[in-house]
Amino acid sequence: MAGRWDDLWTNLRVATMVAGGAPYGAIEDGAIAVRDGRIAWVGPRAELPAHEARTTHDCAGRWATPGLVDCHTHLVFGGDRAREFEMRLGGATYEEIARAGGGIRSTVAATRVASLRDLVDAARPRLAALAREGATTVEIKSGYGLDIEAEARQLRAARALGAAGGPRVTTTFLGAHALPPEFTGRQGAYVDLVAGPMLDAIAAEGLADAVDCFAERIAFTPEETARVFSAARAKGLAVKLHADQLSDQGGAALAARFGALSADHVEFSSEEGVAAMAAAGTVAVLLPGAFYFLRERQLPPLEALRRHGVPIALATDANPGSSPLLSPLLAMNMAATLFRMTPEEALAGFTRNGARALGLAAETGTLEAGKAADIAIWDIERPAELAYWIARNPLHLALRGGIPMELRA
Ligand code: DI6
Ligand code: FE
Repeated sequence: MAGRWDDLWTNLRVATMVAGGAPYGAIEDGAIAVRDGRIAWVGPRAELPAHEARTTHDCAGRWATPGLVDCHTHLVFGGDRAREFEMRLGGATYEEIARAGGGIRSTVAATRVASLRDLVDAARPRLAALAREGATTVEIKSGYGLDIEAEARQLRAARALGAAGGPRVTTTFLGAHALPPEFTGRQGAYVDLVAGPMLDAIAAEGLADAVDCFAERIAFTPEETARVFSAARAKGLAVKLHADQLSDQGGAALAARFGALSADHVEFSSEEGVAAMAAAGTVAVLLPGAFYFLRERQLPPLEALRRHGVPIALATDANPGSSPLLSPLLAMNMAATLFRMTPEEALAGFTRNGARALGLAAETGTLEAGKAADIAIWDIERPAELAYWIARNPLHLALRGGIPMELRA
Protein backbone atom coordinates (compact mmCIF):
# COMPACT_ATOMS: atom_id res chain seq x y z
CA MET A 1 0.00 0.00 0.00
CA ALA A 2 1.17 3.52 -0.80
CA GLY A 3 1.54 4.87 2.71
CA ARG A 4 3.38 1.91 4.17
CA TRP A 5 6.11 2.58 6.74
CA ASP A 6 9.46 0.81 6.47
CA ASP A 7 10.05 0.42 10.20
CA LEU A 8 8.12 1.02 13.36
CA TRP A 9 10.19 1.37 16.55
CA THR A 10 7.81 0.90 19.42
CA ASN A 11 7.67 0.41 23.20
CA LEU A 12 10.14 3.26 23.51
CA ARG A 13 10.47 6.20 25.79
CA VAL A 14 11.34 9.09 23.51
CA ALA A 15 13.46 12.11 24.42
CA THR A 16 12.55 14.12 21.33
CA MET A 17 14.66 17.07 22.56
CA VAL A 18 12.08 19.42 21.06
CA ALA A 19 12.39 22.61 23.11
CA GLY A 20 9.66 24.26 25.10
CA GLY A 21 7.57 21.33 26.32
CA ALA A 22 8.21 18.55 28.80
CA PRO A 23 11.79 18.07 30.07
CA TYR A 24 13.82 16.44 27.28
CA GLY A 25 10.70 16.79 25.09
CA ALA A 26 9.91 13.40 26.56
CA ILE A 27 7.15 11.05 25.47
CA GLU A 28 6.58 8.14 27.86
CA ASP A 29 5.52 5.02 25.98
CA GLY A 30 6.10 6.31 22.48
CA ALA A 31 6.78 5.06 19.00
CA ILE A 32 8.69 6.26 15.96
CA ALA A 33 7.81 5.36 12.39
CA VAL A 34 10.41 5.59 9.64
CA ARG A 35 9.90 5.80 5.94
CA ASP A 36 12.54 6.40 3.25
CA GLY A 37 15.13 7.21 5.90
CA ARG A 38 13.05 9.92 7.54
CA ILE A 39 10.84 10.11 10.60
CA ALA A 40 7.30 9.64 9.30
CA TRP A 41 5.59 9.80 12.68
CA VAL A 42 6.60 10.16 16.34
CA GLY A 43 4.30 10.33 19.34
CA PRO A 44 2.62 8.40 22.16
CA ARG A 45 1.95 4.79 21.24
CA ALA A 46 -1.71 5.24 22.20
CA GLU A 47 -2.10 7.76 19.36
CA LEU A 48 -0.34 5.68 16.73
CA PRO A 49 -2.32 5.95 13.48
CA ALA A 50 -3.45 2.66 11.96
CA HIS A 51 -0.74 1.99 9.43
CA GLU A 52 1.21 -0.93 8.10
CA ALA A 53 4.93 -1.24 8.73
CA ARG A 54 7.23 -3.67 6.99
CA THR A 55 9.08 -4.36 10.25
CA THR A 56 8.07 -3.63 13.83
CA HIS A 57 10.81 -3.48 16.49
CA ASP A 58 9.87 -3.86 20.16
CA CYS A 59 12.39 -1.71 22.06
CA ALA A 60 11.51 -3.07 25.52
CA GLY A 61 11.03 0.34 27.11
CA ARG A 62 14.46 1.69 26.19
CA TRP A 63 15.02 5.40 25.66
CA ALA A 64 15.42 6.96 22.21
CA THR A 65 17.18 10.27 21.71
CA PRO A 66 18.22 12.08 18.56
CA GLY A 67 21.46 10.67 17.18
CA LEU A 68 24.29 12.69 18.72
CA VAL A 69 25.86 15.54 16.78
CA ASP A 70 29.55 16.19 17.48
CA CYS A 71 29.77 19.64 15.91
CA HIS A 72 33.47 20.42 16.51
CA THR A 73 36.27 17.94 15.89
CA HIS A 74 39.74 17.86 14.36
CA LEU A 75 39.61 14.09 13.72
CA VAL A 76 41.85 13.94 10.65
CA PHE A 77 45.54 14.34 11.49
CA GLY A 78 48.89 12.55 11.34
CA GLY A 79 50.88 11.46 14.39
CA ASP A 80 49.93 12.22 17.97
CA ARG A 81 51.12 14.51 20.75
CA ALA A 82 51.69 12.13 23.63
CA ARG A 83 55.28 13.39 24.00
CA GLU A 84 54.01 16.94 24.36
CA PHE A 85 51.62 15.75 27.04
CA GLU A 86 54.65 14.51 28.94
CA MET A 87 56.31 17.93 28.49
CA ARG A 88 53.25 19.66 29.87
CA LEU A 89 53.30 17.35 32.85
CA GLY A 90 56.93 18.39 33.25
CA GLY A 91 55.81 22.00 33.61
CA ALA A 92 55.64 23.51 30.09
CA THR A 93 52.38 25.28 29.18
CA TYR A 94 50.36 24.78 25.98
CA GLU A 95 51.22 28.31 24.85
CA GLU A 96 54.96 27.85 25.59
CA ILE A 97 55.05 24.65 23.56
CA ALA A 98 53.21 26.37 20.68
CA ARG A 99 55.62 29.32 20.72
CA ALA A 100 58.60 26.95 20.69
CA GLY A 101 57.37 25.47 17.39
CA GLY A 102 55.67 22.45 18.89
CA GLY A 103 51.96 22.13 19.42
CA ILE A 104 49.84 22.44 16.29
CA ARG A 105 52.99 22.74 14.16
CA SER A 106 54.21 19.30 15.15
CA THR A 107 50.91 17.82 14.02
CA VAL A 108 51.24 19.83 10.80
CA ALA A 109 54.60 18.17 10.10
CA ALA A 110 53.11 14.70 10.65
CA THR A 111 50.00 15.51 8.59
CA ARG A 112 51.93 16.87 5.61
CA VAL A 113 53.82 13.62 5.12
CA ALA A 114 50.68 11.48 5.43
CA SER A 115 48.93 10.24 2.28
CA LEU A 116 45.18 10.47 1.81
CA ARG A 117 45.02 6.77 2.62
CA ASP A 118 47.10 7.24 5.80
CA LEU A 119 44.83 10.03 6.97
CA VAL A 120 41.65 8.06 6.35
CA ASP A 121 43.07 4.94 8.02
CA ALA A 122 44.15 6.91 11.10
CA ALA A 123 40.85 8.75 11.44
CA ARG A 124 38.52 5.80 10.81
CA PRO A 125 38.83 4.27 14.30
CA ARG A 126 38.41 7.71 15.86
CA LEU A 127 35.18 8.23 13.97
CA ALA A 128 34.10 4.71 14.91
CA ALA A 129 34.66 5.55 18.59
CA LEU A 130 32.29 8.51 18.31
CA ALA A 131 29.77 6.39 16.42
CA ARG A 132 29.86 3.70 19.12
CA GLU A 133 28.50 6.32 21.52
CA GLY A 134 25.64 7.29 19.26
CA ALA A 135 27.15 10.05 17.11
CA THR A 136 25.32 10.10 13.78
CA THR A 137 26.71 13.46 12.63
CA VAL A 138 30.33 14.58 13.05
CA GLU A 139 31.98 17.78 11.90
CA ILE A 140 35.65 17.49 10.87
CA LYS A 141 37.99 20.43 10.41
CA SER A 142 41.18 20.78 8.42
CA GLY A 143 43.93 22.98 9.84
CA TYR A 144 46.89 20.61 10.09
CA GLY A 145 47.94 20.94 6.44
CA LEU A 146 48.39 24.71 6.12
CA ASP A 147 49.23 24.53 2.43
CA ILE A 148 46.81 24.12 -0.44
CA GLU A 149 47.52 20.47 -1.14
CA ALA A 150 47.67 19.27 2.47
CA GLU A 151 44.55 21.20 3.53
CA ALA A 152 42.67 19.77 0.54
CA ARG A 153 43.94 16.28 1.39
CA GLN A 154 42.65 16.54 4.96
CA LEU A 155 39.23 17.58 3.71
CA ARG A 156 39.20 14.85 1.05
CA ALA A 157 39.93 12.39 3.86
CA ALA A 158 36.98 13.79 5.82
CA ARG A 159 34.73 13.51 2.76
CA ALA A 160 35.90 9.92 2.24
CA LEU A 161 35.03 9.09 5.85
CA GLY A 162 31.60 10.60 5.33
CA ALA A 163 31.03 8.45 2.26
CA ALA A 164 31.88 5.26 4.15
CA GLY A 165 28.39 4.80 5.57
CA GLY A 166 28.87 5.63 9.25
CA PRO A 167 28.03 9.05 10.68
CA ARG A 168 27.19 11.96 8.38
CA VAL A 169 30.35 14.06 8.12
CA THR A 170 30.38 17.81 7.58
CA THR A 171 33.65 19.53 6.75
CA THR A 172 35.14 22.84 7.85
CA PHE A 173 38.15 24.54 6.29
CA LEU A 174 40.48 25.83 9.04
CA GLY A 175 43.45 27.09 7.04
CA ALA A 176 43.86 29.92 9.58
CA HIS A 177 44.67 27.54 12.44
CA ALA A 178 48.40 28.23 12.87
CA LEU A 179 51.19 29.93 10.95
CA PRO A 180 53.13 27.31 8.98
CA PRO A 181 56.92 27.44 9.51
CA GLU A 182 57.71 28.56 5.95
CA PHE A 183 55.71 31.77 6.59
CA THR A 184 57.54 32.74 9.79
CA GLY A 185 57.62 36.54 9.94
CA ARG A 186 55.14 36.80 7.05
CA GLN A 187 51.79 36.19 8.72
CA GLY A 188 50.00 38.70 6.46
CA ALA A 189 51.16 36.83 3.38
CA TYR A 190 49.86 33.57 4.83
CA VAL A 191 46.47 35.11 5.51
CA ASP A 192 46.44 36.34 1.88
CA LEU A 193 47.06 32.75 0.78
CA VAL A 194 44.31 31.35 3.02
CA ALA A 195 41.71 33.96 2.05
CA GLY A 196 42.73 33.82 -1.61
CA PRO A 197 44.13 30.84 -3.52
CA MET A 198 43.65 28.30 -0.72
CA LEU A 199 40.00 29.11 -0.17
CA ASP A 200 39.49 29.27 -3.96
CA ALA A 201 40.87 25.77 -4.39
CA ILE A 202 38.91 24.32 -1.46
CA ALA A 203 35.67 25.92 -2.64
CA ALA A 204 36.20 24.94 -6.29
CA GLU A 205 36.46 21.28 -5.24
CA GLY A 206 33.44 21.60 -2.93
CA LEU A 207 35.53 20.42 0.00
CA ALA A 208 34.19 22.68 2.75
CA ASP A 209 30.74 23.19 4.23
CA ALA A 210 32.03 26.02 6.44
CA VAL A 211 35.12 28.09 7.22
CA ASP A 212 36.69 28.46 10.67
CA CYS A 213 39.62 30.49 12.09
CA PHE A 214 41.61 30.33 15.32
CA ALA A 215 41.51 33.91 16.60
CA GLU A 216 44.00 33.99 19.44
CA ARG A 217 47.24 35.61 20.64
CA ILE A 218 49.16 32.54 19.47
CA ALA A 219 47.26 32.36 16.17
CA PHE A 220 45.40 35.04 14.14
CA THR A 221 44.25 38.56 14.97
CA PRO A 222 40.64 39.70 14.71
CA GLU A 223 41.54 41.71 11.58
CA GLU A 224 43.10 38.66 9.92
CA THR A 225 40.10 36.59 10.90
CA ALA A 226 37.79 39.19 9.37
CA ARG A 227 39.71 38.98 6.10
CA VAL A 228 39.24 35.23 5.92
CA PHE A 229 35.57 35.50 6.89
CA SER A 230 34.87 38.20 4.28
CA ALA A 231 36.31 35.96 1.60
CA ALA A 232 34.29 32.99 2.86
CA ARG A 233 31.03 34.92 3.00
CA ALA A 234 31.67 36.28 -0.52
CA LYS A 235 31.64 32.65 -1.66
CA GLY A 236 28.45 31.96 0.25
CA LEU A 237 30.19 29.73 2.80
CA ALA A 238 29.07 29.63 6.43
CA VAL A 239 31.59 30.66 9.06
CA LYS A 240 32.42 29.52 12.63
CA LEU A 241 35.13 30.70 14.98
CA HIS A 242 37.53 29.39 17.63
CA ALA A 243 36.78 32.38 19.84
CA ASP A 244 38.21 33.60 23.14
CA GLN A 245 39.62 30.22 24.21
CA LEU A 246 42.78 31.47 25.95
CA SER A 247 42.13 35.24 26.10
CA ASP A 248 39.38 37.75 25.28
CA GLN A 249 39.97 38.72 21.66
CA GLY A 250 36.47 40.05 21.07
CA GLY A 251 35.92 36.80 19.19
CA ALA A 252 32.30 36.29 20.15
CA ALA A 253 31.28 39.71 18.81
CA LEU A 254 33.40 39.20 15.70
CA ALA A 255 31.69 35.88 15.00
CA ALA A 256 28.30 37.51 15.51
CA ARG A 257 29.19 40.36 13.14
CA PHE A 258 29.72 37.82 10.36
CA GLY A 259 26.52 35.94 11.19
CA ALA A 260 28.58 32.92 12.23
CA LEU A 261 26.83 29.61 12.82
CA SER A 262 28.82 29.28 16.04
CA ALA A 263 31.50 30.72 18.26
CA ASP A 264 33.41 27.91 19.92
CA HIS A 265 35.23 27.64 23.28
CA VAL A 266 34.23 31.22 24.40
CA GLU A 267 35.71 30.83 27.91
CA PHE A 268 36.92 34.46 27.91
CA SER A 269 34.01 36.01 25.99
CA SER A 270 32.53 39.16 27.52
CA GLU A 271 28.90 39.92 28.29
CA GLU A 272 28.83 42.21 25.22
CA GLY A 273 30.08 39.36 23.09
CA VAL A 274 27.40 37.06 24.44
CA ALA A 275 24.71 39.68 23.75
CA ALA A 276 25.95 40.05 20.18
CA MET A 277 25.78 36.28 19.71
CA ALA A 278 22.22 36.23 20.97
CA ALA A 279 21.21 38.98 18.53
CA ALA A 280 22.88 37.20 15.61
CA GLY A 281 21.55 33.72 16.46
CA THR A 282 25.12 32.44 16.81
CA VAL A 283 25.41 29.19 18.80
CA ALA A 284 27.98 28.88 21.61
CA VAL A 285 29.88 25.60 21.30
CA LEU A 286 31.43 24.63 24.63
CA LEU A 287 34.35 22.21 24.63
CA PRO A 288 34.91 20.77 28.11
CA GLY A 289 37.53 18.29 26.86
CA ALA A 290 39.97 21.09 26.04
CA PHE A 291 39.14 22.88 29.28
CA TYR A 292 39.88 19.69 31.20
CA PHE A 293 42.98 18.59 29.31
CA LEU A 294 44.64 22.02 29.42
CA ARG A 295 43.53 22.44 33.03
CA GLU A 296 41.99 25.80 32.19
CA ARG A 297 40.51 27.83 35.02
CA GLN A 298 38.41 30.40 33.19
CA LEU A 299 34.91 28.93 32.98
CA PRO A 300 32.74 29.78 29.95
CA PRO A 301 30.12 32.45 30.76
CA LEU A 302 27.32 29.97 31.20
CA GLU A 303 25.09 32.21 33.25
CA ALA A 304 25.30 35.02 30.65
CA LEU A 305 24.70 32.57 27.80
CA ARG A 306 21.56 31.33 29.55
CA ARG A 307 20.34 34.80 30.44
CA HIS A 308 20.72 36.02 26.84
CA GLY A 309 19.17 32.85 25.45
CA VAL A 310 22.19 31.81 23.38
CA PRO A 311 21.80 28.18 22.26
CA ILE A 312 24.57 26.12 23.84
CA ALA A 313 26.10 23.21 21.95
CA LEU A 314 28.72 20.78 23.23
CA ALA A 315 31.36 18.89 21.30
CA THR A 316 34.42 16.73 21.89
CA ASP A 317 36.92 19.03 20.06
CA ALA A 318 38.67 15.72 19.39
CA ASN A 319 42.23 16.71 18.45
CA PRO A 320 45.75 15.53 19.28
CA GLY A 321 46.87 18.59 21.25
CA SER A 322 44.25 20.07 23.50
CA SER A 323 41.48 17.47 23.63
CA PRO A 324 42.34 13.87 22.75
CA LEU A 325 38.76 12.97 23.63
CA LEU A 326 36.75 10.50 21.59
CA SER A 327 33.75 10.25 23.89
CA PRO A 328 30.65 12.42 23.53
CA LEU A 329 29.27 10.85 26.71
CA LEU A 330 32.33 11.82 28.73
CA ALA A 331 32.10 15.32 27.24
CA MET A 332 28.55 15.50 28.59
CA ASN A 333 29.72 14.38 32.01
CA MET A 334 32.52 16.95 31.96
CA ALA A 335 30.08 19.70 30.95
CA ALA A 336 27.92 18.84 33.94
CA THR A 337 30.77 18.39 36.41
CA LEU A 338 33.10 21.18 35.28
CA PHE A 339 30.66 23.73 33.81
CA ARG A 340 27.59 22.91 35.94
CA MET A 341 25.43 22.36 32.88
CA THR A 342 22.34 20.28 33.58
CA PRO A 343 22.14 16.81 32.01
CA GLU A 344 19.28 18.13 29.86
CA GLU A 345 21.40 21.06 28.67
CA ALA A 346 24.26 18.64 27.98
CA LEU A 347 22.06 16.40 25.85
CA ALA A 348 20.57 19.41 24.03
CA GLY A 349 24.17 20.47 23.42
CA PHE A 350 24.93 17.21 21.64
CA THR A 351 21.64 17.09 19.73
CA ARG A 352 19.42 20.09 18.93
CA ASN A 353 22.04 22.79 19.44
CA GLY A 354 24.87 20.80 17.89
CA ALA A 355 22.77 20.44 14.74
CA ARG A 356 22.10 24.16 14.75
CA ALA A 357 25.83 24.89 15.09
CA LEU A 358 26.27 23.07 11.77
CA GLY A 359 23.30 24.66 10.01
CA LEU A 360 21.58 21.26 10.09
CA ALA A 361 18.66 22.08 12.38
CA ALA A 362 16.10 21.23 9.70
CA GLU A 363 17.72 17.83 9.09
CA THR A 364 18.69 16.34 12.45
CA GLY A 365 19.09 17.09 16.18
CA THR A 366 15.52 16.44 17.35
CA LEU A 367 13.07 13.60 16.84
CA GLU A 368 10.34 15.20 14.75
CA ALA A 369 8.40 14.09 11.70
CA GLY A 370 10.16 15.10 8.51
CA LYS A 371 13.71 14.98 9.84
CA ALA A 372 16.26 12.30 9.03
CA ALA A 373 15.72 9.18 11.13
CA ASP A 374 18.96 9.69 13.08
CA ILE A 375 18.13 7.96 16.35
CA ALA A 376 20.12 6.61 19.29
CA ILE A 377 18.51 3.94 21.46
CA TRP A 378 19.91 3.52 24.95
CA ASP A 379 19.77 0.99 27.79
CA ILE A 380 18.97 3.56 30.47
CA GLU A 381 16.15 4.31 32.89
CA ARG A 382 16.32 8.11 32.53
CA PRO A 383 18.01 10.49 30.09
CA ALA A 384 20.12 12.10 32.83
CA GLU A 385 22.17 8.88 32.88
CA LEU A 386 23.84 9.91 29.63
CA ALA A 387 25.68 12.69 31.49
CA TYR A 388 25.90 10.76 34.76
CA TRP A 389 27.91 7.60 34.12
CA ILE A 390 31.66 7.89 33.69
CA ALA A 391 33.03 5.44 31.11
CA ARG A 392 29.84 3.48 30.74
CA ASN A 393 28.40 3.32 27.26
CA PRO A 394 24.73 2.31 27.35
CA LEU A 395 24.15 2.61 23.58
CA HIS A 396 21.94 -0.20 22.32
CA LEU A 397 21.64 0.85 18.69
CA ALA A 398 22.15 3.92 16.54
CA LEU A 399 20.20 4.53 13.35
CA ARG A 400 21.31 6.95 10.70
CA GLY A 401 18.67 7.61 8.10
CA GLY A 402 16.65 4.80 9.65
CA ILE A 403 19.33 2.13 9.17
CA PRO A 404 21.51 0.70 11.97
CA MET A 405 24.90 2.32 11.52
CA GLU A 406 26.87 -0.90 11.66
CA LEU A 407 24.80 -2.19 8.72
CA ARG A 408 25.53 0.88 6.61
CA ALA A 409 29.30 0.67 6.88
N1 DI6 B 1 41.92 25.22 19.60
C1 DI6 B 1 42.04 24.00 20.09
O1 DI6 B 1 41.73 23.68 21.20
C2 DI6 B 1 42.57 23.13 19.06
N2 DI6 B 1 42.65 24.00 17.94
C3 DI6 B 1 42.30 25.20 18.31
O2 DI6 B 1 42.29 26.14 17.54
C4 DI6 B 1 43.92 22.61 19.41
C5 DI6 B 1 44.59 22.00 18.25
C6 DI6 B 1 45.92 21.40 18.62
O3 DI6 B 1 46.53 21.70 19.65
O4 DI6 B 1 46.37 20.56 17.80
FE1 FE C 1 38.99 23.09 18.12
